[in-house]
Amino acid sequence: MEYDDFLDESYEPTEDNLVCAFRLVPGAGLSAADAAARVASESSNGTWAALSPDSDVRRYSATAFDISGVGEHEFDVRVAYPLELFEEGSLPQILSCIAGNILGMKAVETIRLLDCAWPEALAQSFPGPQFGSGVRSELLDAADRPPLATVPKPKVGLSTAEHAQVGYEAWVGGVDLLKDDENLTDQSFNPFEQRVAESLEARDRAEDETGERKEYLINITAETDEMVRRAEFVADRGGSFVMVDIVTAGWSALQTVRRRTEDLGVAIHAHRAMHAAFDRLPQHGVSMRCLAQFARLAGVDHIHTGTAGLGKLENEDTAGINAWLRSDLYGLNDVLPVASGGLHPGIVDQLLDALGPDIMVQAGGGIHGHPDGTEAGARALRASVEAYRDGEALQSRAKSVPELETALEAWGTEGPR
Ligand code: CAP
Ligand code: MG
Repeated sequence: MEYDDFLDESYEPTEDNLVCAFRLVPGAGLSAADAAARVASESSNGTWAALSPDSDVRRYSATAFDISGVGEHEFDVRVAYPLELFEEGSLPQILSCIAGNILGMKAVETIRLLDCAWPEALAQSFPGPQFGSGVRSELLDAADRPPLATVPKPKVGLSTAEHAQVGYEAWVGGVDLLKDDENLTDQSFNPFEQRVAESLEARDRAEDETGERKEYLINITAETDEMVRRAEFVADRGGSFVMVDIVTAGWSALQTVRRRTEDLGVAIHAHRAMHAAFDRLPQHGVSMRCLAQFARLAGVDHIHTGTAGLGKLENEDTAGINAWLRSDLYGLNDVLPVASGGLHPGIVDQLLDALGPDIMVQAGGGIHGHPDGTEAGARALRASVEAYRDGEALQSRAKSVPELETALEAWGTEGPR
């Protein structure tokens, strides 16, 4: 077994191969074929020294194929992995293969995992989302428009009472979902259990007043057993959603939470804080497209995928990732994409033009920074998505919705820098 045994440029993948697309720059003195062979070897069952194992372990070996130049030094390479290499249903084991040591090899100057084509058997070994975009009608009253979410701002530091009050005002103003920020968990100024109890009480009042179902994306991110305990606490108190910082908590922890939320009938909102450590540099790492694929297999119902470049954060191919999250994957549920980060009513029409209405729209500063406060900010955002649904221009709807007019005066129709 040598590196070249892992290369067959005319290889035809079989239907049960996991096929990964990589973009790489070969290391010094190596050709693209040399580098590709090393990627396939080191990510399956080879190593730097020639091996002569007695048993037939070649059946677990990956094959690099389809090498093509995409620039002066960059090459696209596909690698086909046999199903038997993997532990079905285990994301960490699969990632330790396809996104493991190879990202640190000298044989490549840079390497990025761009995309994966999942075989049925492997995809079906995962639960997928429990609800997906079905949350819009099964758990909310937002089937005919984007569901709206808001994170109280400032991100952390509000007391529990202040947090619940902001939630109440946003819900009454027309938002469907209150959402914890990614770094709000169980701090002394706003303890988890108290926050859940008081916010869900405020939720119930807002539901009575509006006649609409209101929900709360409660951040349960913590040590794994504690996350499971917190999910049970939320379900016991009548909550239907939990939020997990999936990248910082990790794929194993997410799989554990997903197993428990199935019994609890609770949906999972995936925040992707730290994703940029993997996907920000275009020539290296793991693409957000792949992170979103792992999250769908693991079973999240919503995931942040960006604002198509309109908001305050850098994004990678939001529309393409969203299309994959809605695509058929052997019957697994879809995932509802979440647009968030620097959004306000003045750019909602551009956002929905770019991404379509089958997304969740989250605005924190774009609601709580409204000159007239949270409830007015919520009314303005709600009016902006309803105007789009009804085919009416923002400026025209603003004539009948003063809160929207104020928002347009305050923020205009461009995204923040
Ligand atoms: C947005 C947000 C979200 C980001 C996450 C924030 O607040 O709460 O965490 O959108 O990024 O903390 O910045 P604003 P992404 O609405 O006030 O901007 O959605 O790209 O994963
Ligand atoms: Mg946040």
